[in-house]
Amino acid sequence: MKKILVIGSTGQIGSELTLALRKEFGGENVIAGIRKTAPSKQILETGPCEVVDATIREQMERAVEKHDIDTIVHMAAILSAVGEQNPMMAWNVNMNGLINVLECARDRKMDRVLVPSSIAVFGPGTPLDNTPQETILRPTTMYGITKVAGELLGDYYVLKYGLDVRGLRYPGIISHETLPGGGTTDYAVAIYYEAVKNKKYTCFVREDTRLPMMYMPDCLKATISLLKADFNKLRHHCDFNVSAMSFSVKELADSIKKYIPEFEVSYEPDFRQKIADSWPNSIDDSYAREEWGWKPDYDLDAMTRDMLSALQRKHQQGFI
Ligand code: AKB
Repeated sequence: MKKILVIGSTGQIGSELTLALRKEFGGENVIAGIRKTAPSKQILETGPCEVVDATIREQMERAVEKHDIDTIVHMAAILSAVGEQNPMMAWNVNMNGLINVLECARDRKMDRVLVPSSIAVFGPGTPLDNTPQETILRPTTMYGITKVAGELLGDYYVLKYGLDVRGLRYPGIISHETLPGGGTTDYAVAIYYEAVKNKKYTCFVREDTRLPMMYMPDCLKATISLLKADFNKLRHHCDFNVSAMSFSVKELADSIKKYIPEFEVSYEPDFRQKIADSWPNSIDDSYAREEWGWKPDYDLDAMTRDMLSALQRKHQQGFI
């Protein structure tokens, strides 16, 4: 892993992951792959940037050639809610983007590829609590379908070509730097922003909706630990369950109310309720713990304290 290309460097996870990887591997060794959204000043100033649309293979090849890339971290995807509004776009970006990454990595005999998956691989028939890694994978969203196919494809490239492909199933990710773009779990980020800005929030899923979630520092820790893990110790490759916490919207609101007592939440469930209802309440991540030492640091209250103090600072400075 000498030169890493992060595709999707302006997204919620990609933007922070690019900076974290630059800290770990050196700014000049981590190339930010961007598409339409302008990257942050920090991304522009700390290392190289290239325009890479994952669906355009030649564009990816040019960036890979120019920087002598040996590792791709593929963070670009259309998430669940936007995917349900435009299923063909989700298929195109998620599947054609991924096959381009895998073929490019195979052609060039790359060292490593990391492709995240999601709890969206699960569906209404999956056990809801402490959901095992190996279980029924019959999602009912296009995003989930592309993620199941992505895990299978990644494992196929490991088996058939000996390419080192790894992936983990992200739960909902909560952060205060870059907003998430079109997922079902976005309410768990929006609720903090609205609590700080307006002291009230209208949630698009019911108050008893319980989903697995993770705070960004743990997400970065999980992603980088898996990226660095010893290949010989991995028995699984592209489908690691990772878990940190699970809570209902009511429990999330109550945790915020400890710090902002006047905060009020109302509920107007929309089409995203059905997606949330098809995903597990909580996740069993024993394989990640056994095979690459995964262990989260943040629980709900630790995350709430951190989120609120970061967002209150931004609000006072007029950034949000
Ligand atoms: C989404 O809600 O679509 C994503 C995810 C769980 O993968 N945040």
